[in-house]
Amino acid sequence: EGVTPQEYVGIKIEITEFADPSVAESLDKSKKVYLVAATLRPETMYGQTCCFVSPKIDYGIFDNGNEYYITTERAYKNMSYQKITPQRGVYKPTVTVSGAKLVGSKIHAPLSVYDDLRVLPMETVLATKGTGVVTCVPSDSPDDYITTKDLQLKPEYYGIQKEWVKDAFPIIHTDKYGDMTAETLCKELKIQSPKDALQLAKAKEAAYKEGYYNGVLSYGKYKGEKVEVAKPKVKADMIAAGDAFVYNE
Ligand code: A2H
Repeated sequence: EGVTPQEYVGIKIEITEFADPSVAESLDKSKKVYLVAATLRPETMYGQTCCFVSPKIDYGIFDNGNEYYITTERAYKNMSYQKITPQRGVYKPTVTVSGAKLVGSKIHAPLSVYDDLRVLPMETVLATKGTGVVTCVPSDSPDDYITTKDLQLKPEYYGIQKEWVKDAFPIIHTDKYGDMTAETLCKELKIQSPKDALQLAKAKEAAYKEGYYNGVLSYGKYKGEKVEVAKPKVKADMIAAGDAFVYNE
């Protein structure tokens, strides 16, 4: 972990149907259940195509008052000291579930152009960063793009159905990389696999800089506005709608 604090936006992605219904057995059925994804790019939420969890990570389902949050215990503990949860320092999960059991669950992701999304596996998700939940935006995130490609190539290996993997949807234009920044960069840098960590780090850096300073939104309420300008607006809108909150670590 670095020494400088990182500000994430926690995106609330509702689970509308668990792939394994036994996970929900001991939950209060009147409360909604949200995966909380940590992102640095709230302005890209229109382009969400799935939500990634690591099949190897254990997640907690935490009673957050009127709703449940799914995150790592580590992240929920941090949240409990940031006035995000009902009680400071209280972070015992109602249920613990492995990411593998969540894969295939149906979800609703706020702002996404798609309304019938799924939870899918991503092996490179770190347990030590954010919430351990990553929302997938394959148009603008090289990691998300190359993991999506891998899932489409080997659905049986991952124990998923091919139709669960949606194509990238263009949301941001840059003159340098076009409408699908992540795809352009993965091709330019010859990235073949989610494990090409070195090349992916380069692609991420380039995508982030170009998108932030020279990107223009091509979709949604702030279509035509620069990313730099629209980003805080989309973030504020999502927070006001109760679809997101600020989370620091
Ligand atoms: B970003 P930083 Cl469109 N393990 O959100 C691996 N990656 C994680 C993670 C974890 N536990 N938690 C969050 N992340 C991802 C959107 C996005 C992101 C776009 C483009 C770039 C990008 C959609 N996915 O990140 O190490 C999340 O993906 C490029 C770095 O704290 C989060 O923002 O800098 C970002 O990495 C946080 O990474």
